[in-house]
Amino acid sequence: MGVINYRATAEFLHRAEIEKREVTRITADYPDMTVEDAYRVQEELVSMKRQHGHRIVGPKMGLTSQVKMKQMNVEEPIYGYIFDYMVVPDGGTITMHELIHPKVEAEIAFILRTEIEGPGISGAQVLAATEYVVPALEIIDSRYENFRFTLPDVIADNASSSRVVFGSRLTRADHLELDLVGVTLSVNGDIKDFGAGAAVLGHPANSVAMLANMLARKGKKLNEGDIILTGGVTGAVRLVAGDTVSARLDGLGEVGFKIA
Ligand code: OOG
Ligand code: MG
Repeated sequence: MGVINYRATAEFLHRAEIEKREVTRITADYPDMTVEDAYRVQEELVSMKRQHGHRIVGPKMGLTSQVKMKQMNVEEPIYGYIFDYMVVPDGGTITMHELIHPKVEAEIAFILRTEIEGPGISGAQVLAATEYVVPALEIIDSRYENFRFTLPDVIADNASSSRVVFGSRLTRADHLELDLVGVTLSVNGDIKDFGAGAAVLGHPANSVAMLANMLARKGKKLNEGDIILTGGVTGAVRLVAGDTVSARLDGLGEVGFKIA
């Protein structure tokens, strides 16, 4: 209720991540919290992580698929930030006790050759500024009880960011039709979900363009060398200890990890 304490709210979410503990939604205390308020909490959280010595690898987009947007009843996706401590090597292992209640989704990541500054950025401009695309598995781990949240809650919680595995093969984006790239997500050898690049705002480059345009409202831009997650092509699948996860992306290769 009342005036939002941005710093204390960020601290609350930061502690939940460090202590691997589910917490009550922050909108229970701040029912009137707006999307803008939520990004202010996220900014506090991001600066807290930086003060702890963590480095940003790149921003990520979330809720870019029609399925998720419908589920959350939103028209605009959200963004958050991936940090160096979240990156797990391809084929590596994550232990369950590092996390709360993780889920995994398959994504396409962009590596930028040049900076991109909005507003008015198009997918074509993004492709021109892209060095490589790589397959990725994002492990999301909402800090909220039962993975349930409203839009401001999830924005403040850095869009549920937790871990990410990038594939080791880099592919030039120039001659690929990323909207037509088929993607399968498998757990222990069984396909759990599948989709095509078009699930991400019609084309994953549109996701990066939208991100640049959203950041422009804050006077921010995408930087050369940023690695950007464009949002789940597949739905998110719950993980349990012992799972072996892999994604295959047509023309882009594979990416995988184990959870112990
Ligand atoms: C929010 C994060 C969504 C994506 O790719 O859509 C996301 C959530 O669903 O917990 O990363
Ligand atoms: Mg994601």
